[in-house]
This record gives sequence, structure tokens and C-alpha cells, in this order.
Amino acid sequence: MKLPLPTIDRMTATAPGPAPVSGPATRVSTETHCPYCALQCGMTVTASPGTRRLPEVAPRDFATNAGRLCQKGWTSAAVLAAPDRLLTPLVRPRPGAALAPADWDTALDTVAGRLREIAAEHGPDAVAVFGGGGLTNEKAYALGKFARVALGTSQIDYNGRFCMSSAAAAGIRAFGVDRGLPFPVGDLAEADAVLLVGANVAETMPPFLQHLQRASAGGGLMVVDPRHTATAEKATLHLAPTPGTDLALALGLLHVAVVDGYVDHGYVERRTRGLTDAWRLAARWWPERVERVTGVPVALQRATVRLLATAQRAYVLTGRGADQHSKGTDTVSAFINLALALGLPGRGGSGYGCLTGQGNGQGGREHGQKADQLPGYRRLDDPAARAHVAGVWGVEPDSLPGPGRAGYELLDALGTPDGPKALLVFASNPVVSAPRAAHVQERLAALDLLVVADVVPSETAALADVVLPVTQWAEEEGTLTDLDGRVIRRRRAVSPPPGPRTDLDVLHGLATRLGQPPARFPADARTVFEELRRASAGGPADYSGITWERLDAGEALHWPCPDVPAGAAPHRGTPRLFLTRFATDDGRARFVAVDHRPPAEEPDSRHPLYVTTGRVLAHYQSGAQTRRVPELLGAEPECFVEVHPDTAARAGLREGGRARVVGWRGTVVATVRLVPTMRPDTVFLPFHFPGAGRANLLTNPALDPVSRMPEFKVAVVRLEPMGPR
Ligand SMILES: Nc1nc2c(c(=O)[nH]1)N[C@H]1C(S)=C(S)[C@@H](COP(=O)(O)OP(=O)(O)OC[C@H]3O[C@@H](n4cnc5c(=O)[nH]c(N)nc54)[C@H](O)[C@@H]3O)O[C@H]1N2
Ligand SMILES: Nc1nc2c(c(=O)[nH]1)N[C@H]1C(S)=C(S)[C@@H](COP(=O)(O)OP(=O)(O)OC[C@H]3O[C@@H](n4cnc5c(=O)[nH]c(N)nc54)[C@H](O)[C@@H]3O)O[C@H]1N2
Ligand code: SF4
Ligand SMILES: [Mo]
Repeated sequence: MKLPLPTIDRMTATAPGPAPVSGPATRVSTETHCPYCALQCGMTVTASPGTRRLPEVAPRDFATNAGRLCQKGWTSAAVLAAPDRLLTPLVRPRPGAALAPADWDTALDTVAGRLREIAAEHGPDAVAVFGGGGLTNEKAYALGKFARVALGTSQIDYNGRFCMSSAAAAGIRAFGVDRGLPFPVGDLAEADAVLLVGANVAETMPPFLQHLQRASAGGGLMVVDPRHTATAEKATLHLAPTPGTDLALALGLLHVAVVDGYVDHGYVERRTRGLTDAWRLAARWWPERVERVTGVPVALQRATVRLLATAQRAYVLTGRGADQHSKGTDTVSAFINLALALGLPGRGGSGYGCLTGQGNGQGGREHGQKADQLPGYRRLDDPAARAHVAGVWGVEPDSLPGPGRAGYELLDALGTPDGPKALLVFASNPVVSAPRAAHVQERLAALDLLVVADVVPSETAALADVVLPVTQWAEEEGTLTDLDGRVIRRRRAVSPPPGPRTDLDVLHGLATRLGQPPARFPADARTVFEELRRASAGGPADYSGITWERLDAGEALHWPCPDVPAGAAPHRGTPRLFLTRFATDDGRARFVAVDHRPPAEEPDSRHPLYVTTGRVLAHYQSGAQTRRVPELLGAEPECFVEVHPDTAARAGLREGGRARVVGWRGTVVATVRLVPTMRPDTVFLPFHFPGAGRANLLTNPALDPVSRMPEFKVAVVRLEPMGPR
């Protein structure tokens, strides 16, 4: 792909004030947030209009980051000037031909024309949409509306399905609503004890560690992770279960809580239902049996429950290590059961929370890009929700399609006789990040039309028939919702280079070409936000009382924040949910009766090791952005595999040598890192790399029956040495 190179001097500031014509550049600073993870660290971006200098990024004091940034945040401006940034639409003139630059009208006409043909031939469900949790609230909302109204398709889902969908499902069934942290993240700073399950925040949200300082210094930090991570290093207790056995561990911890007399009976009586049924299953998970299944010693199980139960302020937090299993929902439910038995959720200063991951992972799962959902975290199969949202959209409720395929199932169906023939991808790179990636790549290749909107030529964009170049974070206005449900403003700090358009503009252009009235798909973020407020009014995630002005004034507004009658004092938002009641019919939280089951795949003589996957500090997700930042690529240039020295020796591997990691679905090539703290039965791969270093060549698309989450965290492999490079 040969593209015109962006020059940095095109990225001039647009904040108020005269543009410098000559002489020393005026520097213009804008308060915004990091483009990457759900912590949404506050940062100030300072542009030097009229110069070739990259905008400067500096941390600012915000509730989530208290003045700190991680390495990715500090270097985030580099992606604005990525040398291979997409600046012009690209169209593949015919299958097999190379992508060629095209003007916007040609590209959008091509897409709209092909979508019409495909829908006319095969019906509206032949066109599918795949979104992302990095999209702003307005984009996520517009994408869902575009799918249901302009395309009339049921086939829309997004990458959050691969992220925290298990915790979301477990949260809804326990508490009636899913807000990752139902309390401000800063509350954690007062905690005496925190049980962190399957989260390596030292690498995935480094500034978050400040909030755990008190617990960590006071001996109250407990980490459940098969690996001795940088986070586990800070913990007093490290429980290192066999991958895929957390459910047994959580049942065992509940067992200990009951048998050792730590259940808060008053709380259970007043605020919950269902302990008896949950206990019936947990009763069979006595500590010695749990030790046999998980490898976590009995004494450690007991010490964990004691610490958590005797602390004055205690939290249970889950991350992807709990979620990303074919039993992720039940696993998270089992940890929620433990928290309920100890009386933590909905008690000021204590609680349960799920650590949402993507920049707008929270807002991205509320406004309708999910297969079964309408804005405001409403259900697509709820007649009242359909009527309300259809009213806001100006369409008939009956015209809205029903729920469609979820995540992997959608990707797996592409190009099959009953499946979609066209796919539009906004803000995801499934060729690298989806499970069983080689198969997903084949499905994408089988489509009649693949359209990718992205800022850089990702591995998925490289397969597309049409690539649409879009603007990025510091070039745009919008809102996002951070990991504790606080709505924040993303602000335009630099002007984009000529060429790219916003995602909202792209959706506007496509919708009008598909015959929609132009006013129905506004390209202006604020206008979309005003509509989103109305669409969300009365829903679980009610944003109707949140205004652009209040956000700009820096008010801390957590949803739900309903609108109030004229004249009344504005609603202050809800920083802490559940203090008096849970969001269930009767206001009580539910224990869910769950039992352990093994992962979908277990070691055998050909594949004697577990492989688990996750993140490293320097890279973000599929790496499409961070592999384009020289400092980050320099820190982690290629895929590696963490192996215990004995395991490596048995396989004939040395530090720094290359290994083939061979599983049932494929082989990954990785550089060997000897890690003495690894479990000898387990190896670890980061999933940030493309090509032969793609961890997802190995991962198992065995799905959780409730959340449809794939089993990213457990597959089985063997190691083989490879010659030198
Ligand atoms: N540097 C960096 N930061 C990020 C991201 C990134 O890509 N890079 N992505 C963001 C996003 S979208 C997300 S979702 C978050 C994810 O944040 P985390 O959940 O912290 O990330 P992971 O590394 O996927 O998984 C956490 C840990 O789970 C462990 N684990 C593996 N298998 C199991 C198991 O069976 N049980 C248990 N208990 N633990 C297990 C892994 O060893 C790993 O250390 O990070 C966000 N922040
Ligand atoms: N093996 C394994 N696989 C995993 C995981 C794991 O732990 N192990 N974790 C899973 C998780 S938690 C997640 S969240 C997924 C994430 O995986 P992906 O969905 O692939 O996420 P990203 O790499 O963030 O992809 C975002 C893409 O959107 C582009 N982009 C950025 N901003 C915008 C924008 O405003 N508009 C548009 N149109 N594009 C934009 C970026 O350049 C990038 O190409 O990966 C999952 N895959
Ligand atoms: S922790 Fe997350 S939000 Fe904060 S600087 Fe790092 S990537 Fe950005
Ligand atoms: Mo994620």
C-alpha cells in the first residue's frame, strides 16, 4: 500500500485564537484524555500550530490517574503522525487487485452501491457490522442506529464481546445492572483489603496502582493469577491457580467463608436472595478438594478469606483472567457470591467491581452496538424499550430487527450460505485479536464486501475491499464513559490532516446514500450526544441529565443521571450504586448457583502444556496503534513466550532462542523468555503481534453459554525449538 505521508505541520491547533502566520508559534493546550484504556487518564495536549512538532502530551490531575500516565499515554501523540497513517480512502478495483487511492465520493458510493446490491439479493441480514469499545459514546450510538435503521440488519456486535462480556452478564444477573465499578475508582484508595482476580493492573493500568497503595502497604492486597505478575509482586498473598480453575477456587473460598464463620448473615438476610442454592454446590468444594483441582494450598485459601472478611473496607475486583473462559460468567458469579456472602457489595467503602478495559469499554456496551441491545443499556427484545427508542429515531418499533449473532459467531458465519456477505468494521482488528484467528481471517476473505474504517492500515484493513480513513482521539470531539461509569469529554486538540473524516461523518455519508434523511444521522458529536441523552432517558444507563455544558465545566457525573423537570436542581449523577437497593425487581442482589467445570481443552500427551494469553505494558490490544510508536515497538518488538526454565530445558529451549508453540488450531513463533516464577505446566503469550507471532492462531473459540465469550485464557500446546532466525 503506497500512501501519501502525513506531515506534522498539517496538524495545527484549532482552539480559539488567531492562527499564527509567521514568527514564534503559539502553543495551544487542551484538556482531554488518553486514547487507550478505560482508566482514561487525564492529559493535556499542547499543539504548536505552524510547526512540524508533534503535539506534546502531559499528565493532568484527574480522578482516575491523579497526575500520572503510563508509557503508552506519554507516547500517544506519535500515532497522530504514524508514517503510514491512512489519509485517503482506498478501494480494491476488483478481487485480487491491489487497494488503490480513491476520493471520498467514489469510496462511499462504492460501499453504498454494493450494500444495496447485497441486501437486495440476500436480504438485510446479509450485511453485518462489527464495532469497538474504543469508539466514543456518540459513535457507538450512531453505529447501532445505522445498523438497525439504515441497514435494517440484526447482524451487529463488537469487540467488547471478547472483553468483559462475562462480567457484564454476571453483574446483571447478580445486581440487575452492569456498571464495571459501581463506585468511583478513588474509593479503592481507602481499602484495607483487595482481592484482584485475573487482572495485571501493574501493566494494564499502571496509574491505577496508586489506588491500591494503602491495601498493598498494609498487607491487604491479594492477587489470583497463574503467573507471578508485576501486580502479584506487590501482593501479600498470591494465589496461582491452574489456568481455568478459578471457578473451583471461588467456590472453595465461599466454602471457607461459610465453614469458618465469616458470612455476614444480617446482610445476606436483608439484601440478598439465593445463598442456600449457591451453598448447595459450594458445600462440595472443601478446601482440600479445591487444592487438588487448582493447586492453591488450603492455608492460602483460608488466609485469603480471613483477610478479606476481617478488613474494615474490602473489595473483590475481577479482570480478563476471570472473564475470558468458556465458563467466565459462572466464574465471575462465583466471585460475586463470595463478595455477597461477606456483605461487601452496596456497602459504602467496600464492594465488588469488574475492571473494564477499553477506552470506552463501559459506554461502548451501553448505547446499542451490542447484538441484543438498544441505547441506555436497554434490551432489544423489550417491547417498551423498542417503542421508546423507535420514537426517538422516528421509525416504527416493528421495523427494528431483533437480536443477531454475537461476536465470534458473527465472524464465524461470514461468507457462509446463511451468513452475512458484507461486513463493516469500525475500530477493531479481528485478524489479530479474534480467537482462532486464521479461521476468522478465512471467513473475512470469503466475504463479497469487507469495509474497514480505521486510522492506520491494520491487518484487517489490509484484507478490505474498501478502507475508510478516519480521524483519531485528539482530532475529535466526543464523550466517553470511564471504568467507574463517569462520563468524560474527549476534546479536539489538533486539526486532522486533510483526508480523514470522523466515523460520524462516514456514517452520515453512508446513511444518506442508503436513502436516509440527512438529519437522521448527524455528523456533529454534540448533536448526536443530545439525541443519545433522549434515547437513554429512563433506561438503566440514563444519561438524560448529563449535558455537554456540565461535562465541559468538569462536573463528575456518573450514570444514571436522569433529567429533572424544568426549575428543579439538576441531578448530581450516581457515583455509588446499590447503597440502599440493588437494581433488581425486589432490590435484593442474587446469589447464582454455579458449579465448576474444566476448560474446553485439557493437556494430553501431544499438547502437555497450558497456554494463556494477555497483555504487556508497552502494547495496546492488537498493537495496530502501539506497534507504530517507535519507543513502544523498541520496548517489545516481537512476540515472546514466557516459560519456566525446567519446562524450557525439557523442550530443548534456551533464553532468547526461538520456539514454535504448537496447538490444536495452529502454531505461533515466539522468542523464549525464561521466567522462574512461571508454573511449569503453563506458558504465556501476549496477543499484540501479527503474522506468525499471533497468539490467537492458538486460542480456542469455545464459547461461554451466557456471554458468548471465547476461551482466550486457556488452550493447550507443546513447545518445539526452532533454528536461529
Ligand atoms: N498495556 C496494556 N494495557 C491495557 C490493554 C492492553 O492491550 N495493553 N488493554 C486494555 C483492555 S481492553 C483490557 S480488557 C484490560 C485487561 O487487563 P487485564 O485483565 O489486567 O489483562 P490480561 O493481561 O488480559 O489478563 C490479566 C491476567 O490474567 C491472567 N490469567 C490468565 N489465565 C488466567 C486464569 O485462568 N485465571 C486467572 N485468575 N488469571 C488468569 C494473566 O496471567 C494476566 O496476568 O487492559 C486494558 N489495558
Ligand atoms: N488471545 C487474546 N486475544 C484477545 C484478548 C486476550 O486477552 N487474549 N483480549 C480481547 C480483548 S479484552 C479485547 S478488548 C480485544 C481488542 O482487540 P481489537 O478489537 O482488535 O482492538 P484494537 O487493537 O484496539 O483495535 C482497534 C482498531 O481501531 C482503530 N481505531 C482506533 N481509534 C479508532 C476510531 O476512533 N475509529 C475507528 N474507526 N478506528 C479506530 C485502531 O487503529 C485499531 O486498528 O482483543 C481481544 N483478544
Ligand atoms: S493507564 Fe490507560 S489511560 Fe492511562 S495512560 Fe496508560 S493507557 Fe492511557
Ligand atoms: Mo478488553
